[in-house]
Amino acid sequence: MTTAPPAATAKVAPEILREIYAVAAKAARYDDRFRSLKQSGKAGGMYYSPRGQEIIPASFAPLLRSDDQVLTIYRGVHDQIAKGVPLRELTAEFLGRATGTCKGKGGPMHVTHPDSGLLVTTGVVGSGLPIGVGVALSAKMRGTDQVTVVNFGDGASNIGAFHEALNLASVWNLPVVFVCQNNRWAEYTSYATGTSVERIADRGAAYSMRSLHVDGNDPEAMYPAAEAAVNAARAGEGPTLIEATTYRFFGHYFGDSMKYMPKEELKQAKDRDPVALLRKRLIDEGHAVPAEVEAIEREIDAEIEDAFAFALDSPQPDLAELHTDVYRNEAHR
Ligand SMILES: Cc1ncc(C[n+]2csc(CCOP(=O)(O)OP(=O)(O)O)c2C)c(N)n1
Repeated sequence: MTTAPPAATAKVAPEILREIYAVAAKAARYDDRFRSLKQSGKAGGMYYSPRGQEIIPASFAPLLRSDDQVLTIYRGVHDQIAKGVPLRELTAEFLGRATGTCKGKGGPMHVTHPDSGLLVTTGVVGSGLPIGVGVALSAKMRGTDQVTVVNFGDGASNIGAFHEALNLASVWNLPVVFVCQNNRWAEYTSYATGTSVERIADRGAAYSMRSLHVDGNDPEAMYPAAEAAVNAARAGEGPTLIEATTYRFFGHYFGDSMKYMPKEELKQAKDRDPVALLRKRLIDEGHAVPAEVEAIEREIDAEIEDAFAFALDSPQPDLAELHTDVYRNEAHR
């Protein structure tokens, strides 16, 4: 069933809004820094910017414990940062350094950091959903109250794995939250070109799943939706599908010409940058004075600079390590 978003009876508490801002600003500023490094030509490899989508995972941040599990996709640095993956190891991984979360062998497509509960990052569209179902099944079978959050794009909702995963999660009443970050684009394909429904949330009804559509750029809508879904999963009340509407500020990958994205639509989205809007709201509504916000931003920038210095100073993996942690050890056979 598609349910209405939680009624906005109570406003989100100021301390939660400040926390959401701190996480969203960190993700946005990190992404800005990474793109400028790419621009300088000093970073190889692919990079997929999630700029514009930060409020979605930032709204989950106050609700999740480190033993809760998050899965994301190649466009996932905001999700990884929101789950608390340390910036030094994350940056080193993105730059393919031996000090990275996966010793430089994963890159942005395959980040994992079990200590933070960032379980896996996938490059095959839709593949995270069934994995998330397995993780949630494991939590249920072990009798824990851990919650699994699976992030994916609108394009992924057209993949068979999405439908299989929602079906089983519903049948088994699993503690999982499916978060569709609907940024209106799947690579170079616009939403309407590739998706049969106006609302992806409507697809949840086919699996008798609590489903809702929210403005993912508005923490006053996003946080209550995330809270209701996480609480339901933790209380054994099963899965939720959240379709969070947002917009991708940049092309599919860094270097994409973006010719296919209507300029006016892009401008409108950037003019309503959700991170800037939340900053303004905090100040205008008296939840923080400018000096407090600036102090948060200075702290974030210092952490980011430290992470980039660490990563750029780190060595490449040794060639002799090429197969280590890639294939199962002979001893395990
Ligand atoms: C199974 C599969 N098909 C096609 C691709 C190529 N591909 C990579 S990203 C992408 C678009 C996915 O769009 P969406 O799920 O909306 O995520 P977004 O990139 O917008 O965050 C496609 C088709 C792939 N990686 N995996």
